[in-house]
Amino acid sequence: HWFSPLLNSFSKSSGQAVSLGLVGVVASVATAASVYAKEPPPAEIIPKDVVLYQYEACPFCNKVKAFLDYYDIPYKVVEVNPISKKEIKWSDYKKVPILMVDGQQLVDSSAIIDQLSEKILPGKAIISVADEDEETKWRRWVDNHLVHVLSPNIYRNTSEALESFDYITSNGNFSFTEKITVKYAGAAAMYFVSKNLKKKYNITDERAALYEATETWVDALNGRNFLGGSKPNLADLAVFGVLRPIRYLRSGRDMVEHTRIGEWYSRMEKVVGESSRIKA
Ligand SMILES: N[C@@H](CCC(=O)N[C@@H](CS)C(=O)NCC(=O)O)C(=O)O
Repeated sequence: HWFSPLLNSFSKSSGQAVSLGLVGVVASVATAASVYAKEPPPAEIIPKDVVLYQYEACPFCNKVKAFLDYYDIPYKVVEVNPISKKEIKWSDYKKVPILMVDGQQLVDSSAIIDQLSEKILPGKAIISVADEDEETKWRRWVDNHLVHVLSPNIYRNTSEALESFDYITSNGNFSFTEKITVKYAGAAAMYFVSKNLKKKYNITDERAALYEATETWVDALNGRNFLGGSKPNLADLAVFGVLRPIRYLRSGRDMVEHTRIGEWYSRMEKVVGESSRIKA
């Protein structure tokens, strides 16, 4: 899963190079650089010490990471063991993500992003009220609708539940024995949990719900490169963030194959670029 995005973008750009010739390559590199660039804030307002307590495959954590990566804010990651949660014992908040920003604890993905934006995007106040409404509306849609469609999809049947837990256990903080037991026990448990989630959120056909949500998002783009126009806004980053952990699972591959989201998703991969995570 870690290499497929890389290989994918590599094969795409080399394919483009072959068909465009040298002049085309130079031009397309130049456009890519100007169109698809991160937006790092001025160095003096970047927080000095940022630590993300997370589960690698958690959609809410990935939403925060999409923001940090796009704004090029360096951060350390503490991978929490989801069974013992010993890494967050010091906190009263029992979920992830938790973001420590220069000693201040921030919790809840959308609240974290709101507070970080206030710190590092002072220009954001200038955005017109209408634009902000659209952005806010779609960020709420991610939290209230899109995230609820994901679990029933990634645990849809035994083979998809196993694929998801293989991804979760290979990328998470588990001991050797936990890896084996969590993979099978977790997959079985989540298969049943996701059936209840389907009932709770009134989902009958989970793939249809995922495709419908995806198409709703593409319609919202209304022909624009990003919801934010020529650059992603917080709603683009939220949708991209929650979809990132499923993109190269069976459900994410189906989503790209059966809906129009692929082009926007690839643009987001390019614009968010390399992670600003500090490798330990
Ligand atoms: N509204 C919260 C939801 C966070 C959440 O539900 N996180 C899950 C992981 S995906 C969690 O920590 N659940 C508690 C647990 O694992 O015990 C947010 O947006 O950050």
